[in-house]
Amino acid sequence: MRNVRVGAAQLGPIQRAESRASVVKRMLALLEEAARRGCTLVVYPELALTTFFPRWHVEERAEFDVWFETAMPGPETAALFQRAAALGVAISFGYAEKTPAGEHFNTSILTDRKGAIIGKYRKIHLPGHVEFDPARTHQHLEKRYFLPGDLGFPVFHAQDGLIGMCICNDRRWPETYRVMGLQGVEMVILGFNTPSVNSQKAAEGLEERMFHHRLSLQAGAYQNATWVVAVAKAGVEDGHHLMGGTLICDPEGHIVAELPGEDDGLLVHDCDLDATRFGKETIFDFKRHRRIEHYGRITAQVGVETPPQSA
Ligand code: ING
Repeated sequence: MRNVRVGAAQLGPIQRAESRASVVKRMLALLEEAARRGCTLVVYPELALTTFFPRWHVEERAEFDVWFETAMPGPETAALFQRAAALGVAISFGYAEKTPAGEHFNTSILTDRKGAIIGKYRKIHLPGHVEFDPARTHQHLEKRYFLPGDLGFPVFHAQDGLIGMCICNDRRWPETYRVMGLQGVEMVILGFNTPSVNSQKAAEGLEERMFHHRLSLQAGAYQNATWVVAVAKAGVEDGHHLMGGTLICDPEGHIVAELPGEDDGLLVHDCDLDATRFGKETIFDFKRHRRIEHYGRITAQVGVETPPQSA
């Protein structure tokens, strides 16, 4: 039994005018509750320090550097790292990263229980578009403001096991989980900011989005015999609704815990990393069952290439 008591720390809405300091206070309150409830790991959402700014278009991208962190810990987040270390709790959260070379990424970090950053991930599957799209009911400009991640899908030794990270849209892509599964991942932790309506398909609302959200997480967990912890930033940000759906899937693909509502809240669950063993040693024993000689298209092609018509 290698138990990890995880605290999935959902954040309610962050308005454009809200300061980082104010958000960090909310994160600290969730951290205190998690420590009181015996958590050793607390997972916060994607872009946890600011509003979901990729919904806004600016012509001059440098204007949006205000949403990015150039240091981590930074002036406002140092208190979070210090308190987590004092409490002996590891934390993971997402933020907009601007590197010294001036690159912009949608990033998440993972610390050990002493507050040291032991893992970093940069979002690879960026949804949305680069230019303002008048045909959409709302903009989703992640491809405008972020570069695709350049760190791959690493897995880290943490919490007496193997933990990997991904971010939001990544959860919809099977490659995300499989690349980590091939490194033995036992828990995938991720944050998300998901608009509750599809900007290109008005008929697709909250129910359908929740269905795809759960489907993606459960499939990823089951097909790689791993725990999956998904944490929302939820609620209405400056009139734009983000869905909830903070939940934990076990290595058999079952949703074993789910947080109702769209406010700040903590979902706590005991995750036994040894529960991943059966799936990894039987049905998803990759070494025994995978036939990579037939999988070439997966890395040889980007898009679809249909077979030639028979003469
Ligand atoms: N948000 C959304 C997500 O993947 C999206 C974008 C929603 C894409 C629904 C496709 C369908 O949850 C982010 N931030 O990736």
